[in-house]
Order: sequence, then structure tokens, then C-alpha cells
Amino acid sequence: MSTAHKNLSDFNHTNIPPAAGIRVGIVVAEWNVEVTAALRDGAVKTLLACGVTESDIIVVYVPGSFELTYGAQLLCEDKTIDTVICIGCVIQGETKHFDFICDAVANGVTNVSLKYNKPVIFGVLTPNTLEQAQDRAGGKHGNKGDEAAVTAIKMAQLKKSVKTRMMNA
Ligand code: RBF
Repeated sequence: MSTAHKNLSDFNHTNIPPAAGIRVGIVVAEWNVEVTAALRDGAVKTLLACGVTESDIIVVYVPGSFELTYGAQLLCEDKTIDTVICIGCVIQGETKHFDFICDAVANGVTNVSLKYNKPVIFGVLTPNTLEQAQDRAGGKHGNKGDEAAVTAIKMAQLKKSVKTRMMNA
């Protein structure tokens, strides 16, 4: 989460492990699309900047954040995909939908990640207002899509390095 002290796009490319060869799935929710499209663009730009090739980025769309988990599961079933980023924006409303959707996505992402043994990244904004969302989707607090992309690369490389170490042990 961005704070006054942390910008979501504040990372140093030299601290990120090499990303060439990693295949990344991205699931984008169409609710609040002006925000989720900006998050997607941030994620794709950062993946490319870190060395992921365009043909190794697979983007699919689901209607709302509630459907992100199923979209992630479909991508995880593709054995060539190393990691999946879920992108959504759930804005606090006056009903309980906010809590239901946020809980479902957070639990769903965790479950899919463990079931398929692949990093599934929670790139979902849960702000009180649209303005707060825009601040974190390329606005004054940076872009959570950038952060999600860096997290995906780090986690995919962590899995590769642990597997390699186990094979060499
Ligand atoms: N989906 C989102 O991604 N963000 C939202 O802020 C959001 N708000 C919703 C509010 C209500 C009252 C409802 C019924 C749905 C909302 N959804 C939202 C859509 C939800 O994630 C899902 O697509 C639908 O509930 C269909 O399963």
C-alpha cells in the first residue's frame, strides 16, 4: 500500500532478478476500467522494462474483481505460464459488497496460488474513493501495476532458484 513515505512505482531495476524467459499471465477486471486499464499498462510497461518479452505476456479480461480468481485459475492451468497478476479495483460503497468481494478475491488468489504452486499476485486496489484509486494507478502515489509486476518477477525467480537449489542438493 502506498503511504506518504512509499511510492508504489519506487523500485530500483538493478535489484530485480533477470526476467527474460518468464511467462506472465495478467487477469484484468473490467469494473472501474479507467483504473484497471492504467494498472494493466503499468504492469506491462514494467515487465517489458525488466526484460520480459511481449509474446510472454498474456492478458485476459473478466467482468469484475470477483471473477479474478477464476481467471487466474484458467491461466494457472496453462503449464507454460510461470506467474499470474490479478488486477482489479474495488471501491468502498455503501453496501457490504466491498467486504464480500475483497475477502473473496484475497482468499481466492491465495488458494489458486497454493493449488497450482505458482505465484499469483494481488494487484487489487481497495480504496475509499475513485480519486484514491487514480492516485495509485499512475497518479501521485505511483502505479500499483508496477509493484505487482516487480512482485511477480521476484516470486517467479524465487521459485526457479529454490527448485534449482533442490535439484543440486
Ligand atoms: N467489481 C469490481 O471489480 N469493483 C467494484 O467496485 C465492484 N462493485 C460492485 C458493487 C456491487 C453492488 C455489485 C453487485 C458488484 C460489484 N462488482 C465490482 C462486480 C463483482 O466483482 C462481480 O463482477 C459481480 O458481482 C458478478 O459476479
